[in-house]
Amino acid sequence: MKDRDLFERDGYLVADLYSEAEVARLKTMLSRLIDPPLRSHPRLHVHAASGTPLPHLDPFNPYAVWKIVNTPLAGDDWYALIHDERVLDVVGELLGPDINFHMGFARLRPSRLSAEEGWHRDLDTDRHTRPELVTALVYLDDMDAESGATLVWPGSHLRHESEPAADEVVPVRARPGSVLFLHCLTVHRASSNTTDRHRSILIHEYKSARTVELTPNDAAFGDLPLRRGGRSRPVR
Ligand SMILES: O=C(O)CCC(=O)C(=O)O
Repeated sequence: MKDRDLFERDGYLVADLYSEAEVARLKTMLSRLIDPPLRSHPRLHVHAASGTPLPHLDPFNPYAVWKIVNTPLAGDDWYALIHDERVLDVVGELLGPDINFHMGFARLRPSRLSAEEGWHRDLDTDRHTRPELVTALVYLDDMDAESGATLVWPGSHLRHESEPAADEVVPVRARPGSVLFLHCLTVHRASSNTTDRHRSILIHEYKSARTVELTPNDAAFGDLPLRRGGRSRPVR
C-alpha cells in the first residue's frame, strides 16, 4: 500500500529516515541544550524539572528536562533540521506541493517520569481553518510500550469521538531514527517511561500553505514557507 493510502486509512505513518550516525549527532545537539539547560535565547524555552543535576536518575538528562519549545531557534544545525528533504518529501506526499512550517519543539521523558498529557488531537490546540497539518515526531531512542511509546488510535482522524477503548490503542514501536507522521486529527497521547532508559522525541509540525492559523502563538518560525510547487526554498 502507498504511504498516502496508509496515512489516509490510519491517520499516521512510520518511516525509518535517520541513520545511526545521524541520531548520534542529534543526541549530541540535544545534550548541548539540556546539560545544563540552555538559557541563551528568550524564545527558546527549556523546561527542567530539577534546578540541580541528578545524574544518577538519568545521566543523559540530569536536570530532568521534559520539554523544549522553539528548538529551530537553538542554532543553525537545529534550523537546518526542519528543512530535511527526506521529511519534506513524505510531508509533500501527504499534504501536497506547498508546505509551510508551523512549530518545532522536543519532548523528553526522563526515566520514571509519568506522562501527564491525555488523549488529544493536535488540531485542538493548533487550530487552523483546514485540517491540513502533519506532525513529524523524530524518535531518538528505542520506543516500546514500557519506555513511553506514543499511543495512537488508528483511524480516529475520520471519527468524532475523542477517547479510544483500550483495545483500539496501538503503541508506536520505533527505533532511533524513525519518524512518526501524524495527521492533526488523529487521537494520540504520550505514555509513561517506566524503564531506566531515557527517551527523547524531536517534534516538527508542518502544514499546507493554504491552511490559516486561528490561534496565534509565539512559534519562532510559524508560517515559514518551506516548499512551493514541490520545490524547497533555498536556505543560504
Ligand atoms: O510524547 C509523545 O509521545 C507524544 C507527544 C504529543 O502527543 C504531543 O506533543 O502532542
